[in-house]
Amino acid sequence: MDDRIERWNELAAQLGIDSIRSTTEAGSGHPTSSLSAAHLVAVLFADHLRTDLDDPKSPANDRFVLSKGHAAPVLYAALKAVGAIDDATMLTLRRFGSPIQGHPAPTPELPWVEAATGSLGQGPAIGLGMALAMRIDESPARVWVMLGDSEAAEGSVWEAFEAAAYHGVANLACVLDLNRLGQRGPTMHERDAGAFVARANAYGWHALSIDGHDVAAIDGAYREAAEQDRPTLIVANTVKGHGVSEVADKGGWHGKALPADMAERAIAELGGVRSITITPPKPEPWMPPAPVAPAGAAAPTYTEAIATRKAFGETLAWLAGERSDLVVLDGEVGNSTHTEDVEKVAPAHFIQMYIAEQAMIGAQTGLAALGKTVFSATFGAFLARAYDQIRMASIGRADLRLCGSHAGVSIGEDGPSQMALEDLAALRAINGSTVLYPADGTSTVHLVREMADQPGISYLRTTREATPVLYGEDEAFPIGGSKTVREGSDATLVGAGITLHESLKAADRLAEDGISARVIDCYSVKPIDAATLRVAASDTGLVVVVEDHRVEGGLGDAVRDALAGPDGVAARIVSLGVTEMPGSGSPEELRAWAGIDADAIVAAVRAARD
Ligand SMILES: Cc1ncc(C[n+]2csc(CCOP(=O)(O)OP(=O)(O)O)c2C)c(N)n1
Repeated sequence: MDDRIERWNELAAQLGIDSIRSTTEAGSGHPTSSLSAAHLVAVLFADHLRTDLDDPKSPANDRFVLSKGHAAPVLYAALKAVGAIDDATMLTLRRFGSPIQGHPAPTPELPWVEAATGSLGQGPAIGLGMALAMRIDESPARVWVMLGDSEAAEGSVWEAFEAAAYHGVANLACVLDLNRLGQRGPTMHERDAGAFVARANAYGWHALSIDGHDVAAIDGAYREAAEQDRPTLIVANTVKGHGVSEVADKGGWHGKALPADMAERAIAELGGVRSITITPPKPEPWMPPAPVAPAGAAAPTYTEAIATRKAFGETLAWLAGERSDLVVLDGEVGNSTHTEDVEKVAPAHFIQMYIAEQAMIGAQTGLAALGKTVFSATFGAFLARAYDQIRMASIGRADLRLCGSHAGVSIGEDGPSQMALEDLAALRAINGSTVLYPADGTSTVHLVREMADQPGISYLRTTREATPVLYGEDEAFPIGGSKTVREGSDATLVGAGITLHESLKAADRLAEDGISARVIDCYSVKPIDAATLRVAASDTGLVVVVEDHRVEGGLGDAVRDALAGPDGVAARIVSLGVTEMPGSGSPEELRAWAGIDADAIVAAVRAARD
C-alpha cells in the first residue's frame, strides 16, 4: 500500500506540475483549478478508470467526463501520463490549430475526449447518458464525472442527479472538487461538504465526503462508489492551487497562468518535473450485443390527413423495429409529440426524462457519444431550455436528433407560452445543423428516416393540427431539397409545414384572378434548396415567403440568404411571419391575425404586383 500511496502522490505532483507548465507556456488557463483536482485525477487514471489504451472508443472502456472543463490542463496531463499524447503536444495548450484546446472538445486527434465541456453544469447529464447507454448494452463499464463546487449551483446538475437516481444508474459516480473558491471569490457553500452530501442523499444518491488530497481515502471512495446499487457522489475537500504556497486557497488566482518565475518556484515546491508513465487498468473483456436483425416491416404510409407530430411518433415506432441502436427520449410530453407511440411498442428503446430538458439533451449527448442513434422530443418552445446543451453538443460533434412539436401560432388556444416561434432561428444558428419542416405525413416519414443517418445536430419541426397528405409514398425528400408542388410564372410562394397549405389555398385563389403562382415546399430549411429558389425567383420576379415563426431568422431569412450573395438573383422578396406577440385564439384566427394565412398571402401578392 505504501508503494501505491507514494506512486499516486508522485503522479498527482506530476499532473499539477504539467498543468502549471502547459498554462504558463500558453500564458493563460486554469492551473489552480487543475491543482485542486490532481490527486483525484491521479488515483482515478492510475487505478480505477478501466481503459484499453489501444482502443479509446472500446465500448468496454470506462468513461471520464470533466464537467469542470476549465481544468482541462489536468486532463491533458493525465492523457500524457497514460501515453495518449506526448509532452510536446500537451505544451501546445490553447495554441491556434492545436487539439489541446482551452476546454476539452472531442477532435479526431483526441478520441479520449468524448463530449465538449466548459459551459458548466453539463457533465452529470452527459455522464448519465453514457451510463444509460452502458446499461442498455448490459456493459460492465462505469462513468466518472468531475464537478466543480461553484459549478454545482447550476440547476442542470440537479436535474441530472434526480434523473440518475430515478433511473437507478449504479454505474455513475460524480466527484465534486470542493475547493471553496469559484471564479470571483468564495462559493455559496464554501467548506460545507455536508450541504452537498445532504442534497445528493435527498435525490437518492449514495454520498460521502473525503479529504481530496489523501490518496488512500480517494482510492477507498472510488472502491465504495463501484460497490453501490445507486449513483454515488464523492465530495472531495480540496485546496485550490494545492501544493503551491503562493496561490493555495487564495482568491484572485482563478483562470490565471503563473508567471514564469512563480511557475519555477511552484514546480520546485511540488518536487520538480518528472515523467512518470502509468497504465490504467484494462476493462473486463466484454463485447457489446450483436445488433438485432431489422424486423423488415414497411414504413408507415399515409393517404388521410394526419398531424406531422403523429407521423413522427409512428415513424419512430417503426424505426425502433429496424434499428436496435435507436433510443428515444421524452420530456414528459410524449402524448403531444407522439413519442408515446415508441414507448407503447418498443419500451426498451424509450427513456422518460420528465420535465427536465437540460437533462434530456445532456443525456442524449452521452448516449450519442456511446454510439446510440438518439431522438429527443418536446414542444419546440421548450427546447430553448436546453439551447446551451445543444450548442455544446455541436462543439462536441455529437449527432443529436431533435424534434420540436407545437410550431407557431397555429397551436391556437394554449397561447404564446407554448408556441415555438424562435426555434427555426435558434436551430439554424447551430454550426452544421440540419433544420427540417415537413408539411404532411409522407414527407415526415422520409425526413425522420433521413435524420436517423444525418450527422450533427438535426431538428424536425412538427405541427399540432392534422394536415392533408400531399405526396405519394415513393417520393424522395433528400435533405437540402424542396418540392415544387405547383408550377406558376407570375409569383413564387414559399412555405413549409402549415404555411405550405395556406400557400396552396392562396395559389388557388390567385389563379381565379389569372395570377399563376408557383408553390415551393421548403421542407429542408437548412440546408436550403438555393438552386430551385433562384430559378423560381428569376422566373417569377416575386417571392413571397410565409412562415409560422417570428420573421427574424426563420424561413424568410433562409430564403433571402439563398437568393443573396455573388450568384444572387434580383427579385422582389416579401416575408410574411409573426411580428407581434400573439395571445390565445383558434389556429385560423391566429394565422389571420399574424398575416400568414391564405388571405394575407393573396393580399401580399396583389400588393407587390400593383
Ligand atoms: C455556465 C457557465 N457560467 C460561467 C462560466 C465561467 N466560469 C468558468 S470557471 C468558473 C468558476 C468555477 O468554479 P468551480 O466550479 O468551483 O471550479 P474550480 O475552478 O474552483 O475548480 C466560472 C464562473 C462557465 N464556464 N460556464
